[in-house]
Order: sequence, then C-alpha cells, then structure tokens
Amino acid sequence: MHEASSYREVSGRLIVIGDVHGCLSELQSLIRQIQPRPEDRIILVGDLVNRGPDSAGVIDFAIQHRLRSVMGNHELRLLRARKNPKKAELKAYDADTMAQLKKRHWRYMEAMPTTLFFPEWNVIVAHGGFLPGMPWWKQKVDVVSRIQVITAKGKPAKRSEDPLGQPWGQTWQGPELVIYGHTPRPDPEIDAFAIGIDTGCAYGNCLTACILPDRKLVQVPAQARVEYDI
Ligand SMILES: [Mn+2]
Repeated sequence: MHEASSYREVSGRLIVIGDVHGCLSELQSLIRQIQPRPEDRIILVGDLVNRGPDSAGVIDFAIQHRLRSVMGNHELRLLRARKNPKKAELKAYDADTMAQLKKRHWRYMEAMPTTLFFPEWNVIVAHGGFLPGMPWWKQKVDVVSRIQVITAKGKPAKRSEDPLGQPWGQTWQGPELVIYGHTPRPDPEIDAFAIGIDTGCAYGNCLTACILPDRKLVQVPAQARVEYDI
C-alpha cells in the first residue's frame, strides 16, 4: 500500500525522523529540540520497535501526537509473526516486544503504509529504499522495507549479505527525493535524490530528523552507548 498525502497543509514543514527502535526519550528530546508548529507534519521512517527500551511507549507517543509512520522491517516481521506464529522466526527482542504490545499498538502497526508520498515536495518516505529501473509505486513492501544494497545481478540485499553490493541510494535517479532509514550509519547519507537518516540511535549513536523543505538535519545523541559495527 503506497499512500499519497493530501495537499491540505502545504504551509507546514515536513519533519522526517529516522529509526527510533524503542528509544522513546531520544524521540521526545528530538521533538522538543525541533519545536514543531501545529501546521507541521511529523513522519517516522519505520522501525519504531525492538532493540531499545520502550517499543510500546514509542507507539503510544506516535498515537498521542499523531505521528505517521511507514512500515519498517521490524514491524513487518512482528505483524507476520502474530498472524502466523508457527512459521515465525523470531529473535529474542521480537518476543520481548510482542509481550509489551497491546491491541492499540498492533492496530497502529497494521495501518502503516509501505511508503508515504508528498506530492507538494516530491518527496517519498520509505523504510529501506527502492530498486532502480522500476516504478517505485509498484515495489512490494518486502523490497521497500528491507533493501540496503543492490547485488551485481540487480537484486535487493542486506549489506551483511553482500558487502560489495552498491547502496541503493547511489543508483536512485529521482526525480522524487527519498528519505529513508534502515541502514544505520555514523552520519546521514546524502545522495543526489536520497537521504538516509538511520544514525543508529538504538546502537548508541544518535537519532536524526530531516526537515523539509530546507533539508535541515537535527540530531540528538543516544542516551545509552553500546558497541556495534556499522
Ligand atoms: Mn532499523
């Protein structure tokens, strides 16, 4: 499900926030720092849950403050596990998160579209990204929420599966600007028509927002520091 926003609120800014992964206090302090105005819209790139301390709290915050989110690979895996528990391949943190989630949290996750398109800015928010050479609105949630790199054969893959694969954002020709998460990096990744804003908050780096139309980046540091490989 790809969803287009209405033209109603063109006067406001579009505030897009990277992978939160249960880091509620960092999300709150990032939003405090940005000081959203009533006409602004706040969009999350998905992966609200898992890894961090308060998955349910992040979704409650999103519900209370009317934040929209696109579907992340973590929400997708949890939704499928709930539907089909026998087939589910769960990680330890998936089970922890599932124990926290109530009906309202599942409902919020079920309503996440594959992408959100903002025609007034020609901007798409997606979790992972897109394959080049194929209309973005035809691409399935399994690709859009999971792609990190493109293999030599042109297939979508995780960076860990194909370390020599080309990051998809480098191949994206636009004209739509894609703002995405999913691939954690020490700093935001800025390509011609793609901006990656997953800066690994749950891994102890920071949480990043990209604010349109100025493309301004705002960051808050993570509260907990853990070792990890980018
Ligand atoms: Mn993520």
